Amino acid sequence: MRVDVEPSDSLDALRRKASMVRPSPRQVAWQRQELTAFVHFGPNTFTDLEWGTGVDDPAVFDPSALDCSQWVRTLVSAGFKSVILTAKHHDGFCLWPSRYLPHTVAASPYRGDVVAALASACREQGLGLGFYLSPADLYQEKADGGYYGNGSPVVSSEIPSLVVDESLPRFRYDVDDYNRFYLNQLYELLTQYGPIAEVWLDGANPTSTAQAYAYEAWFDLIRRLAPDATIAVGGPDVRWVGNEDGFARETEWSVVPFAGQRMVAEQTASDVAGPPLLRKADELRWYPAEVDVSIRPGWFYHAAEDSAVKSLPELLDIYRKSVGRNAVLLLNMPPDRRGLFAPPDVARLAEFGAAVREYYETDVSLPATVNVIDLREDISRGQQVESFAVDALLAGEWTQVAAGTTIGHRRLLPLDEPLPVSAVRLRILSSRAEATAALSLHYDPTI
Ligand code: FUL
Repeated sequence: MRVDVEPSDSLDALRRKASMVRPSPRQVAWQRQELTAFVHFGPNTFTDLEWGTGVDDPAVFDPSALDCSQWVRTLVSAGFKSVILTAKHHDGFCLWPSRYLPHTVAASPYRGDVVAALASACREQGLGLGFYLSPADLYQEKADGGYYGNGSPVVSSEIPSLVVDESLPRFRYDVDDYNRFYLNQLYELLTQYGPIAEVWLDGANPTSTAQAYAYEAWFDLIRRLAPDATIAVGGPDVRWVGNEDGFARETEWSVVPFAGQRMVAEQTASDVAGPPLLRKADELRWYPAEVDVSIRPGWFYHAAEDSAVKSLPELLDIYRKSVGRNAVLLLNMPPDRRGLFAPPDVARLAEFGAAVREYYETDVSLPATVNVIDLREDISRGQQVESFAVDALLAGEWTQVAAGTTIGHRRLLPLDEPLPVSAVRLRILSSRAEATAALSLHYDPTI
């Protein structure tokens, strides 16, 4: 939901308007999942690259033991609620046999359909499925007759261009060749693989070739075919947190100022929603942050990084600074050349899942030794808290042990040291509207 603001609005009026902005049901469901997995897989897995070239030989894609149910089992048992697969990365190779280009799994020795295999494992094990469909496409830029940046005219186009199932809906958009191709790819992914939870539109682009994206047409098609799916990063439902290192800001608002249909601040700015930016807005939108980070240095699997899998304390620190700072954690687990998650990643993710369950999904009851404060606002009623302090009863005396700014869906605050606490209280020091927050306590021995 969006709220309009006026140039004459005082800061108090802006805060009041910000307090009225609410998430859509799909945004609430998305945020409550807390943990989403990212899976980068494709020719890069076999060529040891992070960014492919667009002219990679499809023959390189040859997983020897692909088993998506191993991925899903690993993710579900670690507490992940959905997974986003790179159906197409910037190199343009498709992990499903798209009818709209030859550069897909169908031209590889593998010959199967990775999206279908993952969709079926997700269905069986109750994991949500999303996909990354890179807007940048080096294959379409470099191939003979490729569409990317080919300067073709915008014409009225029926989607899908190739009708396979007469019973499915058809749509019409005014688009050029590349956008027609992209809409056809979205159509395949949104109609062939069951319900889609999230569509991830990466903003990165390895080429400087000019190609305009028909975002309004893409969003319209996604809304019509998958009304419950969030459209992330390049889309209207979820914003990129602004770094790939695994942390949200100490002050992380989900109510974000927009002017002229764009965020007032850069996504990477240290402040994207504070009072100076509210003053420049013509509109306020619910636009929560997603923290994408890889369990390894790279997004794709490289054997040389087997010894560089993030440690459990590192992952728990990322958890506190993403889920615990009002964001969703999108943690990347790249399958290896067999098409399986590699042993060090599987072991680490199992440790991570067990630690989250034991330390962060279990509340300690007082009196106890604690070292993490856990606060939650009910975001279906917006985001209100601007600053707060937490006091603990220590040896009979109320002592302030933590303080912060925003809370949002969840705020996890590690203490400087474990404290023997017999009672605890939250003081909301300022808020945009009347606010309440739930408080619980944890003990994490890795801190
Ligand atoms: C970036 C891409 O360029 C990387 O390869 C990766 O997919 C990451 C999640 O997004 O923008």
